[in-house]
Amino acid sequence: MADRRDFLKASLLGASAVVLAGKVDASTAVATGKGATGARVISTWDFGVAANQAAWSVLAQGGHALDAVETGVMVPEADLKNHSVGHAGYPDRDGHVSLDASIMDADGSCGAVAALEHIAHPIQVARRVMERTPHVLLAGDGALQFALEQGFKKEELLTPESEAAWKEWLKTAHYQPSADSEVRDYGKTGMPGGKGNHDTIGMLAIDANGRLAGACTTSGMAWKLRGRVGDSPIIGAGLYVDGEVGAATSTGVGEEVIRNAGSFLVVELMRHGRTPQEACHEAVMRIVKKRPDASKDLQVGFLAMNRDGEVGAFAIQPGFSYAVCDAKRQDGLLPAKSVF
Ligand code: SD4
Repeated sequence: MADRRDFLKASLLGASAVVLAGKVDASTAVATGKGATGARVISTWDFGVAANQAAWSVLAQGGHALDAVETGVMVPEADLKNHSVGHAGYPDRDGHVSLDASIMDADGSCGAVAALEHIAHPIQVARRVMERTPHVLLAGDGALQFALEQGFKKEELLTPESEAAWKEWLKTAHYQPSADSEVRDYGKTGMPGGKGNHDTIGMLAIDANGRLAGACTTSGMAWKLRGRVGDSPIIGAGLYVDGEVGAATSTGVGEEVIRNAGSFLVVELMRHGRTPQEACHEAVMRIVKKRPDASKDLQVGFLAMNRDGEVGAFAIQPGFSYAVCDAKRQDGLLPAKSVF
């Protein structure tokens, strides 16, 4: 966590436009910084900066938000130093890298894949599910079969580094399947969302024509049970977009997000008048209220944007960062406010 904070501090020192006397008011800074084109892209965690810049290459040309978010999240999916998304993601407890991803457009069109193995860019497969099937979600072997039929290449996604980390975990792992086992495991090695642990990329964009879209992709919780699916490919949990209202995405312990239909909740709260910041805050508090003791040891963060391009973020634990990119600046990185 210290490393993350140091990095964040360093990034923010360069971000003079959003740093006020050493303090950052994330919601105000972002809400007033809308760029000339009206386009903006935001995403979760530090690695969102590079992902946003790839998305911006689409938005800056007047491209569609849907193309921008797909392009953007492919950056961490391909990053072999990133062990929480795509290729090189940490495996499940049996050594299989299994990926979850979803994509959603302003009109409610959406597609997702869950527990997909051997395909380096699950977000592209999710988009194919959306555009080329009558379905929303394909899982496991069926998702792989579909991806191969669509021409995607079958690859070994477990890198030597991820394999070494898994074997290290195996030395001490006392796996006891129960609802809270992931939380306990994370408690021993650091908070979900912290350094060395699992972070999803959720990305939301509004393009120059005011169209919203979102994407979410992850390798899920490290050392999870085989077949475990998190919030990221579940529309309404890890991602939700309504072009008339706004969009939301989540990161952290997916089980808590699914229980509360988290991203749908954030969008509904915005529909009823909350700002993105208020909506993220209220959705986090819903989780904490339902499971106050468990919440002390787990991380969930929400990120949201309304149809005016205003941004909000809130998390249970400190340490959740989010990246913001628009015509004014393309490398913004901000700390989210949190309960603790
Ligand atoms: C999951 N939400 O699979 C993802 C993991 C994550 O920070 O975002 N961790 O539950």
